[in-house]
Amino acid sequence: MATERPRKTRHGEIAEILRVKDGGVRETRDEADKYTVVGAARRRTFANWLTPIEEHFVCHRNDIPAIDAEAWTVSLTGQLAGAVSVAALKEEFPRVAVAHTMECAGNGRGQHRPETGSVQWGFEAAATAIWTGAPVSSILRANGVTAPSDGWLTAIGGDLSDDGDVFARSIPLSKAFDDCILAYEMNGEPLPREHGYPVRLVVPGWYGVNNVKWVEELRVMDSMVTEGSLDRSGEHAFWQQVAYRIHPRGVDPDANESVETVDTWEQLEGAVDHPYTFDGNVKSVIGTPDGENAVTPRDGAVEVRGVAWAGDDAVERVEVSTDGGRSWSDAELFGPEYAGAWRLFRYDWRAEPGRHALLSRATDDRGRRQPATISEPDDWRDALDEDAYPWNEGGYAANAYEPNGVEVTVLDSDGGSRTEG
Ligand SMILES: Nc1nc2c(c(=O)[nH]1)N[C@H]1C(S)=C(S)[C@@H](COP(=O)(O)O)O[C@H]1N2
Ligand SMILES: [Mo]
Repeated sequence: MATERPRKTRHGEIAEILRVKDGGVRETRDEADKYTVVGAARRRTFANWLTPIEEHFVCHRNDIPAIDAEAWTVSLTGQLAGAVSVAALKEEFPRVAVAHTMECAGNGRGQHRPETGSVQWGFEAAATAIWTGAPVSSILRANGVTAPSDGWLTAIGGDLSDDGDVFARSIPLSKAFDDCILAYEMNGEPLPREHGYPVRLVVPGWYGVNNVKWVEELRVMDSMVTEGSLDRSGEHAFWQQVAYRIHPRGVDPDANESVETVDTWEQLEGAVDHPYTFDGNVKSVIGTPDGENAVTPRDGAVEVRGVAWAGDDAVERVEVSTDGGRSWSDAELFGPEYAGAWRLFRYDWRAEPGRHALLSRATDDRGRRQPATISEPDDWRDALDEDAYPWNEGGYAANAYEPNGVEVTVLDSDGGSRTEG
């Protein structure tokens, strides 16, 4: 099965990340208990726009490379020439900041039935940070590629794999020129090791996997990375052409040099045979009430608050249901509005004492709404007509709303769970 490869030796590293992050994240294991990563520990992370570093999930396959930042350079290859040091990145290029909602393409994988392999994420692998660094467009212009063409930029991580694969991911030059950066700071702090120190690619609004950490090479070619297209040994295209492709059970996707659209949803609707996980699908999560604590209405109301995002697209609308999906009301969008980052939403719920099932569902500005559920394995693309997300073997890019709902107990103003009549 072509998904994410399990590793056996992460436990020491994870313990260290949990120590550094001090309780804001928790371990999530894969079904075979071999692969461990960390995700947001609490639903309340999704009640805020900015995710503190301590609460930002972490996901990667190999060990974090040992790095001497002074000696680290990013080599520029293919249609580019030369190299850029970390010092040069900071001194010779404009310093910019971007907001980016990063979601692991495997977020929601744990909601697939039957189970898929690999890390069983619920909704905890999504976060928003402010990333500071140099615009990729400036680096490209200074080194031989002066305008976006139909070409592709491939970023390669300096992490070493047990399996001989190279962590290489490609994005179209149009996106690279538009808003991508090589980041050296996260939320105003030096980039933490686990998030890609000393330098990572940030691709605003695109699934986590595109945001290559520990970048050691940027390569411009006419095509995305395919087997044999890099000047190095090892397997080149596993992460681009095999893993992180959305496909039904038992399928080995064909490699492509290029695709018609990088909009993940458009690919799913039929534009590409086995879609790549590029820009994020529309999705939302309620942050409060968090379901862990009973709530007491104030003046009869409880604020339902959460976040909604839509990759390269904008969130147009968020609806909230407090009766398990029987009826829906519009929430209000508020707070920062940056391309590639989520929006906050809020809804004043006239809450009656008792137990209630809360759901949220978002619609993007192209009219695409989160589906209710994840389909049966055999439905594949037909699922989209039935308000379901296609079950897929890697468990990628799932954005169904029902599995992300929260059960809430409302108390009366005396702290009991019955109305006073
Ligand atoms: N070099 C490298 N970059 C990587 C990965 C990796 O395994 N190696 N994992 C990717 C995946 S799958 C995700 S979801 C994001 C997670 O970024 P974070 O750990 O900073 O949250 O990093 C991406 N970048
Ligand atoms: Mo991921």
